Amino acid sequence: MTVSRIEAAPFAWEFDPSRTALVCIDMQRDFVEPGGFGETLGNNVALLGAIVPTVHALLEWCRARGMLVVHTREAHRADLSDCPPAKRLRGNPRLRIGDAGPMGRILIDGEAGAAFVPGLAPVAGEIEIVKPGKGAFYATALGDILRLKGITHLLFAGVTTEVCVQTTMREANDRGYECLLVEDATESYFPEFKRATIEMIRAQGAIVGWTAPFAALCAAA
Ligand code: TIU
Repeated sequence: MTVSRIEAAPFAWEFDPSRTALVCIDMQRDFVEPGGFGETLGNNVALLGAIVPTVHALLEWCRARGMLVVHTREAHRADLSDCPPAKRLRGNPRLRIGDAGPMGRILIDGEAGAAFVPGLAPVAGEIEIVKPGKGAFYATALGDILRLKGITHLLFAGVTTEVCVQTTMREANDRGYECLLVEDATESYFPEFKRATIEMIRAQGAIVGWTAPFAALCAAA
C-alpha cells in the first residue's frame, strides 16, 4: 500500500491512490453554459466556466495515478418519471425541467444540455453516473460501485459547491468515506455560499471532510 499525504485543512489528508476515487460532479452544459438549467433558475452561469481548466488538470492528475474516476450528471428520463413534481414545479423558472430550451429539453438525459462540457467527458474505464437528485448516492449504483472497487477515500470536484457537491459529500461522509473537496475545482453561482460550504465542511475537526487547493495535491508527498 502506497500512502500519499496532502497538506489540507483542517489537517493533513492521507490516502492510498489505489483506494481513492475522484468524484467529478455535474460538469455539464446545463449548469455551465447559458440557456441551460442553471440559467433558467435565475443564475449568472459565467462564474462556473472558469474552473474547467482546473477540473481538467485534476482529472489528468488522477488518471496519471491510476485512480478510479467517477463522473456524475444530473439528468432525468425523457418521460420525467424519475422527476418528482416537487422538483419540477417549485419556484418560477423561465423554463422548467423537460421544457424545450436552446440546448434541448432542460435537464433531460440525451439532450445537448445534459452532456458534459467539452473536455471533461469520461474516457475509457471511467464511471458515469446519471442521477435524478442532488446527491450522487440517491437512486444510483454509486455506492455499490465504490464498494466493489474497494474505494475508501474520495476526492470531490464539480458544481455547484453548496448543492450537488455538498449533498454528495455529506452522503459519502455518512457512508464512512474519507472525503476531500478540491477548493479551486468546485464553484457556485454564489461566491459566499462556496466560501461558507468550504468552511462548514472542514469545521469541527473535519466534521464532513477536508479541503485543499489543487496545488496542494500537486505537491503531495
Ligand atoms: N442549482 C444549483 O446550484 N445546483 C443544482 O441544481 N445542481 C447541482 O448542483 N449540480
